[in-house]
Amino acid sequence: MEYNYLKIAENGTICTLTISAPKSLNALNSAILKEMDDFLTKFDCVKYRCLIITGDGEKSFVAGADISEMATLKMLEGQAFGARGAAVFRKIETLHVPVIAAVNGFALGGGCELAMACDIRICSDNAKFGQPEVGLGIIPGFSGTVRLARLVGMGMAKQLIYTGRAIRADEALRIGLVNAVYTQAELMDKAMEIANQIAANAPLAVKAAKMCINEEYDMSADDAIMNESVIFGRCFATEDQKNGMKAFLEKGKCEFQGK
Ligand code: CO8
Repeated sequence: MEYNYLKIAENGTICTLTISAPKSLNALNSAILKEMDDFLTKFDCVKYRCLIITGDGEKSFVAGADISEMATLKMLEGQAFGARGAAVFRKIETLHVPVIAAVNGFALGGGCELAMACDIRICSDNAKFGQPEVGLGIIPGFSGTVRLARLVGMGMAKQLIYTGRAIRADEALRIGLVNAVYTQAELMDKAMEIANQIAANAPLAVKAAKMCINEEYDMSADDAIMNESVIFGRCFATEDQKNGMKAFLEKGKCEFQGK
């Protein structure tokens, strides 16, 4: 599939996906969602050890779902549009490699929801986050009501969603919506630095850790602890575990093969 709205860059085992619809501040329309779905479905989680997602330009990460496309939707069409976006974001959340959102400006509505589907969020100091949907007569429809409360707590999520108020990078950092704030000039280098730290570790172990954290969130403590024990055990069936521990004991460094 040819991509009109996605720019893909490869840097060793790190892949960077840039969403590019500059005229609408990278707002997500159906065509972009379709391209993202295709990209994620074909994404090579063996070749790449980390994915970075950002927005084109210096003003916006993603300014939401495309309001011009949503304006005339009827009930079932709205439901289908929401479900399509939510499915794409779930693919990000469950991708077998970590995904870093490098939020370089507006992350509003669907943009904030996209960032929240990623494993790690960092942003530039001009970033603005918010869920302004109720001001448009809708609710967050790309899983914002699900993920915001999980990330920042129910009280803060409710206030942000009911008021639609946008918050700046420093407040997003304070409430735990992002992990760190950098200047625009530093942002992508920092994202790459984190990605490289991840990529240097055993890929199967990183994947297993991601799956554990995701799956165990909704389990009872007993089930979650059991699940972790099983996945922990499986790590001992990998060459990476053998080589990683051998390298440590020999005071060397392991080049993990993902086997
Ligand atoms: N959709 C469509 N076009 C947009 C969007 C958007 N979300 N955001 C910006 N644009 C367009 C503007 O219309 C404008 O186009 P034009 O030049 O043709 O007039 C262009 O981008 C530049 O925008 P502005 O001139 O407004 O730039 P400013 O710097 O003045 O303002 C803002 C930037 C603050 C980001 C402003 O554009 C804005 O408020 N945008 C809308 C933000 C928003 O409300 N986002 C949430 C949308 S709803 C949503 O995401 C729901 C997700 C779940 C969907 C579920 C489906 C059922």
